[in-house]
Amino acid sequence: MSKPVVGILMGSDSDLPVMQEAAAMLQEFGIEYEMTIASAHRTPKKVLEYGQTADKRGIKVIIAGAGWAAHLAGVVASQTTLPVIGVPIDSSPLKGLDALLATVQMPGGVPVATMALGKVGAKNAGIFAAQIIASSDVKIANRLKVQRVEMEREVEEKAKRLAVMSAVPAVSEPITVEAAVPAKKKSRRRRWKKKTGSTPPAQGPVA
Ligand code: RP5
Repeated sequence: MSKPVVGILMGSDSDLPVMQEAAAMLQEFGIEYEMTIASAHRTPKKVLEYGQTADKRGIKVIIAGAGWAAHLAGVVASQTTLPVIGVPIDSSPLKGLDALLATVQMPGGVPVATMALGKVGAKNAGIFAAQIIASSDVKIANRLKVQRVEMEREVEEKAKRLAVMSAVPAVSEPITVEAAVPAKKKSRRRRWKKKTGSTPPAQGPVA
């Protein structure tokens, strides 16, 4: 087993079900990672030390996920020049809006690459970390390309299944003017003239 190149931090063990999505993506790409709990508010010394020592330990990217007043990603980013990916977690009564703003709204000078809220954000954090590593690792770059092709194939298969289920052609016929607006019925006079070649007699009152 080689040394971890991605560090996954989370503010609490209650964040684990979300942050596991990032770990799952890294596993899929064959990227070594380490994972620990460190809170910007409850264990600030640990967060500072983690940020200060990460690059010396061979870490290339840090993923930090936290909920509520989520300062974790920003605080760890303040201690390192490694890229930090933030995952706001929807664990609060505000459904993560607080964590999103706290993570994304970094003042100029110390960026945090903030992902979407919750599990999707954690999944994307794993992919994004792989993309950063891929800039100097051709094997990971190729795995990312394969993943895109597989994703495309999956969507196409779903589209085909949907077409079969709903019995509607995948690409519907273009609507023509003739199909949309039925032709006007010809008047009695025009029908008579076409049939006989003469002008029809005027219709008088019925006796
Ligand atoms: C944050 O507070 C953590 O990231 C977690 O999302 C939230 C709640 O933590 P617990 O009270 O569940 O430990 O720091």
